[in-house]
Amino acid sequence: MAGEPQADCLFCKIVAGEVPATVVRETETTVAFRDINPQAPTHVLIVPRRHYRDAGSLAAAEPAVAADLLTTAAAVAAEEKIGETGYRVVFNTGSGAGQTVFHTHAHLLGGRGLNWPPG
Ligand code: DGP
Repeated sequence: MAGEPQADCLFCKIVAGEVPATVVRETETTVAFRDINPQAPTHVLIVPRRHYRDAGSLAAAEPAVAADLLTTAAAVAAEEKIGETGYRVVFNTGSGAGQTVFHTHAHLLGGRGLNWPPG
C-alpha cells in the first residue's frame, strides 16, 4: 500500500537502518544520504521516510512531505557549501528517465559545473 514500507525496497531498508548508508541529515519525514555512485563532488539522495514510487505520487498523497524534500535538500546544500556556486535537484521519474529505485528520491548534485540540458 502506498506510504507503507515495502519489503523489497532498498531505500525503505536504508530508512529503517537495515542497509548501511552515509546519512548526512535526518528529519521527522526525510532522510538524506550520500549516493553510492556519486556523479558530482556532492551527490546526496533525499528520500521520504514513507514509501511512494515517485515524486508525483508523493506530492499527490503528502504534499507537505514533498516540500520537506526540497527544504532538506536546501539545508544539505548549505551544509556542503554548494549554494553559492549553484546546485541541481533532480527527480528521475520512470525508467526511461533513468529511475532505477522506485522509492521517491531527490538527487542533490553540486560542487562542479553542471551542464544544461542534461543528458
Ligand atoms: P535513480 O537512478 O534516479 O533511481 O537513482 C538511484 C540512485 O541510487 C543511483 O544514483 C545510485 C543510488 N544507489 C543505488 N543503490 C544504492 C545503495 O545501496 N546505497 C546508496 N547510498 N545509494 C544507492
